[in-house]
Amino acid sequence: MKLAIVGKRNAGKSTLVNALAGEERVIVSEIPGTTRDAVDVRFEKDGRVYVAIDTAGVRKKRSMNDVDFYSFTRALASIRRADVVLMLIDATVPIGEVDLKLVRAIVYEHKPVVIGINKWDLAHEKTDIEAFDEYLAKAVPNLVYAPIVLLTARDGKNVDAAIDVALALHKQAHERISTAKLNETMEQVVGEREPMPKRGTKRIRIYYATQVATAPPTIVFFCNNPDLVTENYRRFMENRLRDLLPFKEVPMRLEFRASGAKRTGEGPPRSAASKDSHTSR
Ligand SMILES: Nc1nc2c(ncn2[C@@H]2O[C@H](COP(=O)(O)OP(=O)(O)O)[C@@H](O)[C@H]2O)c(=O)[nH]1
Ligand SMILES: [Mg+2]
Repeated sequence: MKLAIVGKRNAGKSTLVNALAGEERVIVSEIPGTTRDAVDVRFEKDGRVYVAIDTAGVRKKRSMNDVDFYSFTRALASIRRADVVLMLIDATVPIGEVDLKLVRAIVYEHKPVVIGINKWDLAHEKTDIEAFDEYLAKAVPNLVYAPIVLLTARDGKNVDAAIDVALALHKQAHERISTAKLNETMEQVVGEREPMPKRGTKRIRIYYATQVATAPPTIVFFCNNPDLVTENYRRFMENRLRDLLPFKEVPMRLEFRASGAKRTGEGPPRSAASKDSHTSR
């Protein structure tokens, strides 16, 4: 499992990587932004080999110079090639623009993410898990499904737990759900709430769903009118599928494609699989 460790400057990324590797592998400094490049560190745990990608810290845009911009580009590249992202949040400072920028990149790439709340040794006296959870839900509402681990990287506290959670997400992202189960679940969700057509347009009917890929779990819905499926409904469907299927804590990719009629046989309809079929997200 490749794990990208991202977060703003001074969040404790290099400290965490050192805790994982069990030795001083990367530079930890009181001076923010000491780690300039993404560094791959291999480590072993319970007989498995992992790669942690320690990314350079990212500074606020207002003060971004060329090097900072380069660092951010590196962080994005690290997110892209990772299986799972560990987003480190410094509990001693407010969540800011850099955190949000990283979150947007993680969401865009559909990467499973563990939120590590670091420096909990300093924060736990001023706040508690419930309060911080509430704060997070408001500050980063698009990561509600992501599990949270309270960390003290400096003492290696909960670092193993974070790896276990990351591994569980890696597994979830590779789950495959049978077409029968998926369609049964899809019908249930549509039963709870139907996609609403715009006034004067034909009713939206979803005929058939199938999982076409893993990591991220990618589900294609064949329907009569993909253009009319709203972003709101797409999100509703994603959240419900996440609840009902073994994708509890990972992002999914949903695609709505055009198809002429309801199928009874196995496999996607031929017409919808053709090149000019419509994709709408
Ligand atoms: N109190 C406390 N300090 C920490 C913790 N983790 C890291 N630090 C300190 O935070 C500073 C920045 O750490 P570093 O790993 O270089 O951050 P990076 O910029 O994200 O790589 C250093 O002084 C660390 O000793 C922690 O869990 N608790
Ligand atoms: Mg560093």
